[in-house]
Amino acid sequence: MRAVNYRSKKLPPRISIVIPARNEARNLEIILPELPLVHQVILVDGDSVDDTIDTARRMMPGIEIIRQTRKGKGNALACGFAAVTGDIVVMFDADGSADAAEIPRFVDALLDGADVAKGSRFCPGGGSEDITAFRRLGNYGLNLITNVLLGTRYTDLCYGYNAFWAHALPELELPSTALARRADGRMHWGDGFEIETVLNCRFAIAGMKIVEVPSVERLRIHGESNLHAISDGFRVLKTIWAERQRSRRPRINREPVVLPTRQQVVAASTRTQPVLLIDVPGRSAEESA
Ligand SMILES: Nc1nc2c(ncn2[C@@H]2O[C@H](COP(=O)(O)OP(=O)(O)OP(=O)(O)O)[C@@H](O)[C@H]2O)c(=O)[nH]1
Ligand SMILES: [Mg+2]
Repeated sequence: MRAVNYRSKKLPPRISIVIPARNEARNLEIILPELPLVHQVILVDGDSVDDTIDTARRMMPGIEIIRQTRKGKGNALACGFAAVTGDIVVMFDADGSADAAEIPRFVDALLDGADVAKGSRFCPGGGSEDITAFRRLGNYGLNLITNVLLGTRYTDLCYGYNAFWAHALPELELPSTALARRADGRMHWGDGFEIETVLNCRFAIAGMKIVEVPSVERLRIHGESNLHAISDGFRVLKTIWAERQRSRRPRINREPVVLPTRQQVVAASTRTQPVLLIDVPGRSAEESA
């Protein structure tokens, strides 16, 4: 439950911007000065071998810098979320793809009553200067599967520009930042690029009111993407299936989650029908739009 109605009390919510960054020094020089003045900016470094940390400090002396505990963007975000002291969490990539001028749009959606303001490149007003036709198709398929399996109405499941109320964090039950790295080098589930999917599935499964906010994804300014379209796409597919299974288990037995085999996922995905815009029980169509 939200503790304070910020609109009616005319209280400004405290905003915490969480920035996962791995070798983004040159981009941080450009994006940090563009950020609005907020309660807290947290940069989560992923063992960068460039000047990411020094550049962040130079460009924004008040920035909070933390080092992630394992590998992957998901673990970086979980570490950043754990350091949040504000009321609203804004997830913000460091590669220059997120437009800081859109932050008020996300905050307004939350102040207007949403639990989650979900950025979308594919709803009216959204767009992408970056996405390839192949990735767009993959996104479409993964989005469709999620909407069918979870009864959501997402248009952009895998987009990383989102905001939500910080009080929702415990509900998300993200992998503990204190877990040790796996001995075989594999990532814990939720630590990788599937994090956006994990979050979006859990927002929906928890019955939160999700409002999509049109967002235009810009081109990464410098450097190369850390994402691998095929392997990370498959990991997202596994995640959708695992989240659905997880949502059916009693809460007390939810962890640890066992990832499905490739065969199970493929079998499940071939059973899906064309879009079924069904609602999460108990939520109206507008709420799940
Ligand atoms: N701390 C940390 N940050 C990461 C890691 N992997 C990616 N990031 C950051 O997460 C953000 C998004 O990563 P990108 O490589 O741009 O991937 P993406 O935006 O999902 O995919 P593209 O569409 O290809 O740009 C960037 O700010 C990266 O620096 C990681 O392992 N640790
Ligand atoms: Mg990017």
